[in-house]
Amino acid sequence: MPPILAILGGAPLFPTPRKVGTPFLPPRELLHASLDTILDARRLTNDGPFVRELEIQLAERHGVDEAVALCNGSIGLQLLLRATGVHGEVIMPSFTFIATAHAASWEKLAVRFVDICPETHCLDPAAVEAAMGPQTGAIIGVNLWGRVCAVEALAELANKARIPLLLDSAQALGCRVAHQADGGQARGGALASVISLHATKIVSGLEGGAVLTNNQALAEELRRMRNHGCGADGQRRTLGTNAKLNEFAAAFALRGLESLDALIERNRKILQLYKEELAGIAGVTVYNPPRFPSGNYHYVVLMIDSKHGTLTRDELRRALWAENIQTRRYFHPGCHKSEPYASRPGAGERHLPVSEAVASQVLVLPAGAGVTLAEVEQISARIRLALRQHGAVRLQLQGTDDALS
Ligand code: T4K
Repeated sequence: MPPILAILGGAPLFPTPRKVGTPFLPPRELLHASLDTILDARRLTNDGPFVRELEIQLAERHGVDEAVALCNGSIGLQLLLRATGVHGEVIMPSFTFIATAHAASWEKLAVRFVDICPETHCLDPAAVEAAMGPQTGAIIGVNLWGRVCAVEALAELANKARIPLLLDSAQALGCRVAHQADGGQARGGALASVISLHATKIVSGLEGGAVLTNNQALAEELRRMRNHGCGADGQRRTLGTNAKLNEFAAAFALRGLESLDALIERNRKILQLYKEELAGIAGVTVYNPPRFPSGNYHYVVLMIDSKHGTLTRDELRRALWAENIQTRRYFHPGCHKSEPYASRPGAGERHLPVSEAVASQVLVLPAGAGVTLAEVEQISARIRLALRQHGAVRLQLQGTDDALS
């Protein structure tokens, strides 16, 4: 006898939630030792030794000359747009976390959402090219799901138009991305990328982020901007704010980085296991674009195509939440359909068919620090069971509200 699904009255699979985005905690003894070092030195912030070491490690890990540590990824995008003097319209995908769009809007730039490729979920270079014009001030590619977007094709478009290619790499810590050489003339790379060190990322500083670049002048400007406009000599040279990362956050991230390779390897195993366990179900695929050889595999993304007749993505999601499997439907319904963008003039006419289709199908599964391999098997079995019993599940859900976040 198969177990009874929780949505049909059985006991939930897990007594406590299994989540997307469960933070990875570095070994406590290492954290405690770092905290002691910070407390003993009484150097808590303002370009302290842990921040400097983090910048060195991040630059080395990502193969760039400069990493500028910041208090979070969103502020990283904002400062980068400001430091590069971008004007006019910024082209970006709609299928991204809302922070990508907000960063540009906060800097009073116009946002132009364009469509994505169905296989990669990242910007479609052809759609970018079609949207470009004299008003275009920059392209922001998003390295989604810990994979890398079509950086070379986007860089070619940006080079031709003499505008910067910037990358939102918030989810792609650990992925090597091509960056332009200093001076900006070399082709085939981004001017800069922004990683996030938020608690939900593969490695975190609780909060935090960094801009990665080979452009030294840009890095220096960002370092001034993050510290009230002050240069290393204490002179105020530019408009600035306080976007600094504190020493404890930097130490937390540094201790986490020591485990990054092991975490990526574990993520790869989790993805592989989900793929095996969920193979051969009509209308269900695990996102795994073949084009990218590397990634951090931090997000496991299930695509549910309800045309195949079992459950819709949202029905399956409700059945799984009842089991304490807290899946997420990132980034439903897409930025262009979310406020404040949805009600902007002209938004009604904007239709991004691939983004909308993908946003209606994505279900992000618990992965990373949130699950063991044995739990991946259990979750997969519950997904299969819910899909097999789709008739009863649908009947049960009829007339009830979807109150999930
Ligand atoms: N660009 C992109 C493409 C991004 O994905 C992000 C951030 C950014 C830019 C901006 O970078 P930051 O400014 O954040 O550095 C979460 C994160 O807050 C956000 O950082 C992340 N993307 C986004 C994809 O996910 P929410 O609204 O989903 O967060 P929340 O609180 O619902 O948590 C997500 C899951 O993680 C839940 O299942 C609970 C779990 N969780 C979360 C936290 C904070 C924990 O178990 N423990 C925790 O401490 O945005």
